[in-house]
Amino acid sequence: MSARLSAACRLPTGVAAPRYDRARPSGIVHIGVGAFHKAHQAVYTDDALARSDGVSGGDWMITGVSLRSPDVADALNPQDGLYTLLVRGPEGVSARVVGSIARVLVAPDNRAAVLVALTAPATRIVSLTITEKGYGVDPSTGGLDRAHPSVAADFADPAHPQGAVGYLVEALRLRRERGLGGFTVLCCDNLPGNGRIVARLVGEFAVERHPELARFIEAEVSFPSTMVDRITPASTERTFADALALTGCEDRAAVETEPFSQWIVEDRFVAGRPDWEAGGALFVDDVAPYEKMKLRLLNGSHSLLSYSGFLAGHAYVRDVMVDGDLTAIVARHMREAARTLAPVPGVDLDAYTQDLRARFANPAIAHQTYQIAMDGTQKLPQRLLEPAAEALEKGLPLDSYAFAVAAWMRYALGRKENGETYALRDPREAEIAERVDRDANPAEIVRRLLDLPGLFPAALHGSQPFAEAVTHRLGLMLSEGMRTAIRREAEQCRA
Ligand code: CS2
Repeated sequence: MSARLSAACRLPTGVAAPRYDRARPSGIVHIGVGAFHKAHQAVYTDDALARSDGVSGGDWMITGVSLRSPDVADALNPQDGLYTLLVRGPEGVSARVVGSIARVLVAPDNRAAVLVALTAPATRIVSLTITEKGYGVDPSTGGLDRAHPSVAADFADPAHPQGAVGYLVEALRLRRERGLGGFTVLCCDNLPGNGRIVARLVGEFAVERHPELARFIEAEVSFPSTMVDRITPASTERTFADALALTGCEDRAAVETEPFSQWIVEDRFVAGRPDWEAGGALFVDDVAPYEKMKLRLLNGSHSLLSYSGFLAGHAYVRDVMVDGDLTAIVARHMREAARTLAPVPGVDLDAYTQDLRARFANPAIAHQTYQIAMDGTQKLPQRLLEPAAEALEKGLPLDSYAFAVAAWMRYALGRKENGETYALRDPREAEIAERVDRDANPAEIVRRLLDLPGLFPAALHGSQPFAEAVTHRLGLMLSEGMRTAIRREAEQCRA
């Protein structure tokens, strides 16, 4: 039997591993240690630690926190926090062992330890990847959704937090009480103005606890926005098998990702930051243009192709990208979405979209359309609906957005064309199920989903041409099937 990956493992030459001193304190607490964090921020931090080894100010190991599942902690902790990063490109796969994560705490079993980490004097950054739905944003107001399960629980018992916002506020309350300074809150989820969103949620919660606490947070805490990008499918048994083959060590925490990686961050850190430039991060004053570009071009196309591709029988994004009809639709979507963007400093949008198509087509990455299709109500607004509303205002064509929204609505019915059902995996799935009767006519389905509170921007919600364009496409998807609807749409794109 092969040895489990750990600091004691002898790795073959060719597999890079941390050479820096890993016994230094954690300067970062990261909430949400999923595959994406392990393929992105933790790798930039690994590079920064390697560069600043022995240099003062280099105390930036990461203490991970899982708010729910013990799985990541169970896999990583027995490996001294080490894991293999597989980078899969069209030319092959490479392996590297990442060492920036010191350990992972599981919050439900260990709330006190999580609060100890968050209130440690050494903790200067608290970063987050908890997915769009983890924050508890009320889509109608942009403020806290008091009906969100963890927000409601944390309002009821703020000293025993369960959700990310509750933890941040309780930790900051304790820090203030103990005469410690604040920290930088770094949101790394795919939300537009992600720093501002979290600042608002934390501020709303804090002011209710104590106005003085809210003032402390305003003075002592910063919330830089970030644009994060690296396509990272969920790990599978194949990931673990390849990690074992390449390193000789069994690794139940291995992750796989693509060669491309991008991180653009607003440089507003109240208590310092790692030298993330070592991994190629770009620090800017305003991240908004980059965020919009990425959300609308990459994520918008991803959502469009996942709903339509999944229903057309494509399990992976790479399969969609060899389907000539869908690639024509994706190309048009990128062209149309690019028209809603202001110029992005230093970026040639044609080259960017060309690279995106190549990344999607990467034959070595098995990124499930079903994975991307989850949480539609949390993803649609920033990816497809806001650009659609802007396109409407500017008099630009709405066809591509109408196709994407119709595909989402078709997907939201939860039934494949062969009658097989699947789970929607969306926090609003009960509401959706209540509203849509699978046998209702397309116009009725469209109206009832357009009416979901807070989802569609007012202009789009009130646009008759948009509703008609969606209804026409949903009608075709239901009567003729997704394949035919895709073919017809592609003909239009080519015309
Ligand atoms: C994807 C993203 O699952 C999804 O919704 O669109 O996770 C995407 O792969 C990343 O944002 C790429 O950086």
